[in-house]
Amino acid sequence: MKNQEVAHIFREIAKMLDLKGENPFRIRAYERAAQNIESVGEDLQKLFEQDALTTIAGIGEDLANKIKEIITTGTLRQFEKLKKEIPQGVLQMMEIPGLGPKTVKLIYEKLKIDSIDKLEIAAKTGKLRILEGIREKTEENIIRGVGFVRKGQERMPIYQALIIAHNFVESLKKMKEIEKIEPAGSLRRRKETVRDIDILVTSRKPASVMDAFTRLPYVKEILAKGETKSSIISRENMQVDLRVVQKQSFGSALLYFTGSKEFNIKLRQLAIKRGYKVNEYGVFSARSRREQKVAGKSEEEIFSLMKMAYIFPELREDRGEVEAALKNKLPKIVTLKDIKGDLHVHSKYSDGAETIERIARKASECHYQFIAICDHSQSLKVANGLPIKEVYKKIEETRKVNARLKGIYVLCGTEVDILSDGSLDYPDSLLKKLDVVIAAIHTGFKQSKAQLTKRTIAACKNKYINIIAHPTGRLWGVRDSYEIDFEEVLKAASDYNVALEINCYPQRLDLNDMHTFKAKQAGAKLALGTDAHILDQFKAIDLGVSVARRGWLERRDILNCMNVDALLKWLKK
Ligand code: DGT
Ligand code: CA
Repeated sequence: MKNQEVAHIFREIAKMLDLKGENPFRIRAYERAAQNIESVGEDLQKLFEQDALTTIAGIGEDLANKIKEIITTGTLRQFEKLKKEIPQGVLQMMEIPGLGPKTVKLIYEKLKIDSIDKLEIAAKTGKLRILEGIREKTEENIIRGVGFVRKGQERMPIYQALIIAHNFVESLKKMKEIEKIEPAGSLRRRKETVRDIDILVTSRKPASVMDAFTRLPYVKEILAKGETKSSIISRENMQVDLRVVQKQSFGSALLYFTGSKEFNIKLRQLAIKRGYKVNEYGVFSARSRREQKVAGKSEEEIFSLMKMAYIFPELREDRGEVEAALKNKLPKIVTLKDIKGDLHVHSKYSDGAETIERIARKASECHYQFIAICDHSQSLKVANGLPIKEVYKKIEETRKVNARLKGIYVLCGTEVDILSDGSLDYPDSLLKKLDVVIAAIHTGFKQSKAQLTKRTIAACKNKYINIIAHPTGRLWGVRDSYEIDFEEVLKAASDYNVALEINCYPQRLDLNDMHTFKAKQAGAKLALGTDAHILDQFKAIDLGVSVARRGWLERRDILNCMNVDALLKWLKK
């Protein structure tokens, strides 16, 4: 798949243009294109051959020509030129949370600092202070931020890891020598970041599996090739381990390599108490003198032998799930099928690619009952926020679409900006005309924790606000979460009947699993929204469902699991 390569180049270009202080609309066009390319199901190579690149939303003639150049030459002249102007290390400095392009440029030009290592030393030795605007607090931020960027290099966000794992699994599945195949590890648990991918296989011909695996086109480097285990580095620099295990041990191997390590330890202790020994080869009775294998074929068999309920991989983090499973008190965690609609998508009215009608039809195809179209508000100019007059036009158009289409209900909504002073970007007189109102912070990320918390809580207090979008502002590769007093926000959310969003957009996943877990304990409701700007991004709901499952959410915790009538009633407060 060329998609990820092209998306990567476009993202890097966006960052470099940002550093050069170029037009924000141009920068956004590259970012948008990268996101859309990553979301489309089609291979760019194929679209290129069919001369259909411009069918992708956000790709005009100009960008299509750039994609053609990348496909045919392997790179882009513009990209190579920019790379000569701006060192890689400087770009990496931009990933430091709170360090804007202007400051990075200043540091680079005035102090010739061109890597995060040099930046760290300079911050620690007070060398940055000679620059205007750099204070002790900025230094502390930089030191913390460098750690964050380094950590980011070691682990990959789940959505990227899933794409890589999918490529490997789908190619290997075609081999007739392979009987069972399953990715394990943190990927199977859907942890938000993944260090390496562990894949398990059963086969009678391990040697041919190893040959095929190490020869796949996605392989950049072979680290080790053995009889039953091989490790490679993928083109995306991700380590992938493949193990061939015995059919009779598949369940115990899957259990072991799914982890987490903490969960495994808990389970092993429990087994010992019951007179068993558990490892990746099976469950053995420790009582008889000669160890006897009593289970191992499937995970279900092992859980049942331990006299406990089956624990879904997403729960295996030693957060109380083992104890709950023993008492048969595990939550009935939500599944994709329970989701009756998406509560946050964008249309052409603001920065999305589609009309209301096309969005509604796509929602129908997903077997949804409802879809909430929440476009940006007037002051967010880079996202084409809607002037008030346009919102009234949209309300009218939504009404017509609803009259025309059966079986799907379009909620006319907005994603209204919470302005720097905590006020909202639209008057109440407009908000009350909408079916659903999501409030979001898109500016002023550098404010103090107290200010950001106050803004969020101020929005919760407005009686027309239903949902707080991406409550911590995290955006992979762009910025870390901003600081808010999450306990306070949770309290306000439950007090004022406001749901907190699990934004499913792959680079966001905000709230994350731990926040979600806490939100449930505090009695707050959660709302899933993909933040889709093109139809292909509807499928990101799956990532949000994983977050919800890891947060132990059940149907009653989630607005998207309500029937449309109940939902509309809830939204009216
Ligand atoms: P990652 O790769 O850091 O994202 O996270 P995991 O959970 O995939 O960890 P990894 O790849 O090191 O190991 C895969 C699984 O193997 C892990 O979840 C549990 C199991 N495992 C690895 N090392 C140990 C160990 O020392 N003790 C136990 N009980 N299990 C282990
Ligand atoms: Ca792993």
